[in-house]
Amino acid sequence: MSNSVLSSLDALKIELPSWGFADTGTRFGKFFQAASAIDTADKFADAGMVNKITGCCPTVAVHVLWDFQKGQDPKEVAAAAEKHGLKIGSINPNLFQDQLYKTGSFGSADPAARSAAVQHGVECTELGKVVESNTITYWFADGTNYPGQDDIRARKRRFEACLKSCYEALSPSQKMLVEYKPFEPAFYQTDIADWGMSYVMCKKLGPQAKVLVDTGHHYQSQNIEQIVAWLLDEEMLGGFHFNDRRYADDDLTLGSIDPYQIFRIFSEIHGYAAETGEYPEIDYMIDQSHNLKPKIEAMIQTVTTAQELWLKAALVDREALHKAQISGNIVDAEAVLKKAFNTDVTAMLAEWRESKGVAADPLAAYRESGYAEEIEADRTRRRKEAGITQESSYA
Ligand code: PSV
Ligand code: MN
Ligand code: MN
Repeated sequence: MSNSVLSSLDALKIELPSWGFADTGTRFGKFFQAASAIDTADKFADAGMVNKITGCCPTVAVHVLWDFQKGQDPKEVAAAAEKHGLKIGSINPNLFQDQLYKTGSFGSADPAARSAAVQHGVECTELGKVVESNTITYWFADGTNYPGQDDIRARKRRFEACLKSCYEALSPSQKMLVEYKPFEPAFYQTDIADWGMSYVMCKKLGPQAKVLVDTGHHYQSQNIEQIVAWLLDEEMLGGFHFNDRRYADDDLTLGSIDPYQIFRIFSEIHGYAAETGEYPEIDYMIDQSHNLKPKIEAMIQTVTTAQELWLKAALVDREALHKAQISGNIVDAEAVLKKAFNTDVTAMLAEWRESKGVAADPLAAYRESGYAEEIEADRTRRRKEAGITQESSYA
């Protein structure tokens, strides 16, 4: 095994979502966990633990409405993260919970909704400057539910104008990522429904806007690695939201349903690096919020699965693949991928982890640490003392 295979893991820094440590559920209700985070400080403590155990998650993504209190100095939030050895990663504006956004944010026909949304986007950008975060991640719930509800082209143009105002607020070191999603909550037409729509918007904005691929945001059987390959080739891939899905935006842990797909996506990234000599500048972020697995274990599982599949994809014999491809040998070409996918990388991962001073088996190390029991007792006590019912502690 070459050193470059192992050192390719250094390029995979994974960002943890603050919201992945809190109680979550489905639209039918939530199932609560005694150890779930009560507040942002808890979320950072848990994310810090995942980083300590895995050695590869130095940043945490924040949702502005859920992690920053009104009137609070954002520097306090950054300091709370630093206490656990973390930096604030991507800033996620919230353009979907205010009553004003009933018919959308940037796409709404209501000028008051649009101007509130732009103001929020600009505020998030300013907040990013204060906490030294370079990524603003936009996801829009915008769309319509019935044919004829609104003018689709007018909505597109409203989006262009609002995104432009937010783009103009970026400092030279900041970037804007535009996430797409085919449906939910809108069920007839979603304004930024696929990678092409996101691409068109970003291209018009300028070089600091890039596409964000959430692995759960595609129709069944869509070829995600092809989307990734195209975006890489156009230098338009800005980041990922990692999760897995069986049906729609299920937000399950990565690789739980189809690890081969994640492997194929990673293989495209390694292919790009092999060709250009460097890994692309991509934000690798987790966006999962399953409600039954213990939060921290689920996060460690996703992180270690990502590393495992990344390493397997780095093992693809690119020379052999190229040879098979140009000679039209389809069977051998596929076999090159399968061989790498089927390689047991446990020992390699252990070697990399040892070199970083972390345990060879992060999940086992976490279970032995006693952290789960500690937070369960602490949070149960704090909830009791403060009279907090979990129903009232959303996100
Ligand atoms: C929307 O489904 C999404 O994927 C966006 O990234 C949000 O920021 C996130 O989930 C959490 O609601
Ligand atoms: Mn997402
Ligand atoms: Mn989603």
